[in-house]
Amino acid sequence: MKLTSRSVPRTALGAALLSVTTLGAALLVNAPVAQAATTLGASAAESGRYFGAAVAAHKLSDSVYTGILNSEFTSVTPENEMKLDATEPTQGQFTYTSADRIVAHAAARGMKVRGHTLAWHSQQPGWMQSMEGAPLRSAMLNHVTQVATHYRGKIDSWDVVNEAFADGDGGGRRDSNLQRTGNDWIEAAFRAARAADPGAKLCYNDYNTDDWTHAKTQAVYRLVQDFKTRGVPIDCVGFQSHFNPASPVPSNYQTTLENFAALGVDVQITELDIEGSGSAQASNYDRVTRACLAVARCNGITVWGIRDTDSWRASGTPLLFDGSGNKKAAYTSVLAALNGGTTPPTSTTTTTTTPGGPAGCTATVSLNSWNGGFVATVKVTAGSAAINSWNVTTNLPSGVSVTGSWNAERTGTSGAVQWRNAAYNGKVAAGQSTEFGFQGTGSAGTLTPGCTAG
Ligand code: 9MR
Repeated sequence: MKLTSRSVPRTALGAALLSVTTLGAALLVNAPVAQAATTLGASAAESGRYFGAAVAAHKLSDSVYTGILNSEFTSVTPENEMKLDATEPTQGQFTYTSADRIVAHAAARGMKVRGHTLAWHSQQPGWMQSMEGAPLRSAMLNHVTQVATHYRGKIDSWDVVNEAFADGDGGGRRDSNLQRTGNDWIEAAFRAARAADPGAKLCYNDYNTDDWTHAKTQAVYRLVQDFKTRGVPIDCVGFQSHFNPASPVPSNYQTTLENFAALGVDVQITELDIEGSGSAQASNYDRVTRACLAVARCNGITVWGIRDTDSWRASGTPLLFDGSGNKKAAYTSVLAALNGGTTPPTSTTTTTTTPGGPAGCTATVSLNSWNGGFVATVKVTAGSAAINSWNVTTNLPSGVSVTGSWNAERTGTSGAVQWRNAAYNGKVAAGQSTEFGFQGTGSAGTLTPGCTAG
């Protein structure tokens, strides 16, 4: 008799009569088929990462907000509650009520906490703003020690120092009262934090450090390199990753994460938000998520708020949920990327070339598939001459349906689906490429896209 899971009575599984081989086969058939996870936190967890959100204590009584937080996220960062002005409003008098609420909320649900932040030029209490020199240095160190001690054992990662480097071409330190206490103020803060909470990962956190070629990125890199060389305690670098049309996701973002990780620190995306909407925004979120997944030491992503209306840049609608708490296309693309990145992908790359004529193009597709779904990334490459527009056809097998797409205009959701360039990516220089993507349900099998160019 052929042995299948159905034909093996449950009691028979325990019977000594079954040989080890047969038992093994029966268990294999009985094993549940791996499913793609359905929340950000669960799918990030499949590769050992967290997926977090910045949280405001006063919003924890908003049931829509808290519902999303509790179901989707596995880490929190107090958005303002742990900053210097919040925790030490009067010198020597510490107030933790709001921050403690967030920490308790997280602890009750097994969420990690990113502490933000112990030393920063901004959001200093008035008494600190007017200090300089040695008194300020010792007040800063006392603050680091007191706050890190209060939260000892409860913090996964601390942003020990935030935004200490200047923007612009120089690659130097930002001028501030803390900087004027001496160039070693950053390492002094890290040493104090380590002494106060030896179990927390200690991070340096900044913005505009995403492009590997920028002087600011290089300056932070040299700081971390120097700390590692000299044994100054540092465990991680936070990339805030606030993106918008004026400050887009750089093409070398993954390179930046890789290069920092190679110094022997974790890298974390700490304040992610990307202004925009629809497929363009979804595509950018997809890229950032994939960049993190591609770097083993990128161990978590935090978005800077939950709904668009919770954002410090609400008008730019930069988050994963709309003001009513609905999942946006950006959410779907992040979840798909997380699932694609964590399920052993079935990758198929096929190429078809449209011959003849300088206006030709090539389309190749990479598939990340899991049981019941897939994400396809299609690369359109211009031939020996620049092209002004492109059309791609994907013949989808029966049972496959497109559920979302980005960076292309779509006609149809099943069968022969047509893709035309979006307004912004039709022009491709000779030999250069652009990408669009889509996700779908069903098994995509082997796709052989056709490409024509104009
Ligand atoms: O999101 C925070 C906003 O509510 C505050 O008003 C603002 C004040 O500086 O800080 C925002 O958070 C910042 C974070 O602490 C550090 N990186 C930049 C963030 C956006 O400004």
